[in-house]
Amino acid sequence: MSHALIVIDVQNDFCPGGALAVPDGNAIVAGINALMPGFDAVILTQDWHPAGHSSFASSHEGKGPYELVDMPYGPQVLWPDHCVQGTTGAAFHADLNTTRADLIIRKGYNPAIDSYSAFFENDQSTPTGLEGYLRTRGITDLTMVGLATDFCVNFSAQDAARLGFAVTVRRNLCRAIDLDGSLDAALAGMTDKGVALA
Ligand code: VGL
Ligand code: ZN
Repeated sequence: MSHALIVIDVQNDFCPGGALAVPDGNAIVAGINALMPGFDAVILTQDWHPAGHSSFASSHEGKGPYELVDMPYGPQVLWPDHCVQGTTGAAFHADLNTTRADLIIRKGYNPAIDSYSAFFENDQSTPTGLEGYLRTRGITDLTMVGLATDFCVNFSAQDAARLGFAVTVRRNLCRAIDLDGSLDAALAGMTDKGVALA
């Protein structure tokens, strides 16, 4: 058994003051750092969009943030511009321990497809490569923490469970956006897929 800690999107834009701030997003950083020494591997994910990304409301005439649009791959929530490649907003929170990371994996770089999950883009079929990395390192168990519980943590955890990893989400080290009941739906969905909520 080999166990990885996956730290999802602990970036400035998801923390108070950021473009897509998750309430209390910064409150989990110290606890995440404290957890790192106990794992065989530490992996950080980074939401990493090109300017003008198709998930930005500003790219859709007449649409505003948090509205839904139909994309070729299904419904997509539109977001404020966030985590644009190379900007301060896309950088990790300054207090996050990035030194301990074995791998930093970026996602959302495809202009036409969003990527909540660390494993697959929102078409649910284009891989990021993370599965292969984990399998070739013999990692079987994953603990997930980070932002946001109901979007990127949720999609990553459900994909990982579907791929056969043993997945635990540490709820106290995650924070949610909670859009129209999305947190309750995410918790139910994760439980249904066999994700342990600790
Ligand atoms: C996220 C919305 C848009 C997340 C990323 O990290 O949960 N949410 N992009
Ligand atoms: Zn994003």
